Amino acid sequence: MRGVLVPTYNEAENIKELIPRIRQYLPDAKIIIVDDDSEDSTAEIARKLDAIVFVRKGEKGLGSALRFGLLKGLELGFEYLATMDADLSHDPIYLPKMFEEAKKADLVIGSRYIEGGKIENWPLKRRIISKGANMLAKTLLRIDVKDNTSGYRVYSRNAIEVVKDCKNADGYEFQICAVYKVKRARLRIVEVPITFRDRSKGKSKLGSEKILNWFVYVLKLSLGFTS
Ligand SMILES: Nc1nc2c(ncn2[C@@H]2O[C@H](COP(=O)(O)OP(=O)(O)OP(=O)(O)O)[C@@H](O)[C@H]2O)c(=O)[nH]1
Ligand SMILES: [Mg+2]
Repeated sequence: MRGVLVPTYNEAENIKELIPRIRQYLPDAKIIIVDDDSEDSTAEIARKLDAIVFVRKGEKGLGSALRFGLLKGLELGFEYLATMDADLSHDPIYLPKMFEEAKKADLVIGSRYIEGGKIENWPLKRRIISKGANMLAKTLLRIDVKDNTSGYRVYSRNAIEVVKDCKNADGYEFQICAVYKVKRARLRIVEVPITFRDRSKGKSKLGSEKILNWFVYVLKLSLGFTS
C-alpha cells in the first residue's frame, strides 16, 4: 500500500489542486494530510476530497508534522510513504518514478541538484539559502547526498523506523536529520531529478527564525550536542 503525506498550514488554494493531481498519477494511493489547524479551511477541503486528515491543535512545525504523519503511516500499514509540499512546488508527475526507485532504496529524494534536476522561478535569495544550506550540511555532516533539504521524498518502513529518532528536529531541520539518520543506519538513498517550481499561491512559511534554528541544529548535530 502506497501513501502520500502532505504537511499543511494555510494551503487551501493549493491543496484543492494538489490532491486531484496526485490521484491523476497514483490512482491507488491514499493521501494523508497533517494540518496544523489552518485558519483557511485547508483541512475541510482535504476531507471533502477524500484525504485522510489529521488536524493538530496547539502544535506547529514542519518537522513535527512530518514525524507525526510518518508514524501514523507506519500504524496504518503503509509499505512506502511519499512526502511532498502542498504548494505545487513538487510536481506529482514524479511520484510513479519515485515509488519505482523505492523498490531499490530506503529513501528516495526528489533532487534539484543532480543532473536533470532544475529550479524554476526561485528568486536569487532563495536559491542562495538552499544552496548554502546544502553546502553546510555536506561540509559539517560529511553527507554525500546532493539535495539534503528537499521535502519531496519516498520513505520505506525501515527508513521511517530510523527517522523516529529525529525528536529534536521539529522544524525545517527534520529533512537533514532524516538523511543523516538514514545514512548512519547504512540504508540506501537514491536521488531522482525533479524540476522544482516556486509556489504561485499562498505564503511561504520559511522565515529567518526558522533558518537560524536550522543552522543551530546542524551545528549541534555535527558537534554531537544533539541527536
Ligand atoms: N503541518 C504543518 N505544515 C507546515 C508547517 N510549516 C510549513 N508547512 C508545510 O510544509 C510545506 C513547505 O512549506 P513552505 O512554506 O512551502 O516552505 P518551503 O517550500 O521550504 O519554502 P518556500 O520556497 O518559501 O515555499 C508546505 O506544504 C507547508 O504548508 C507547519 O508548521 N505545520
Ligand atoms: Mg514551498
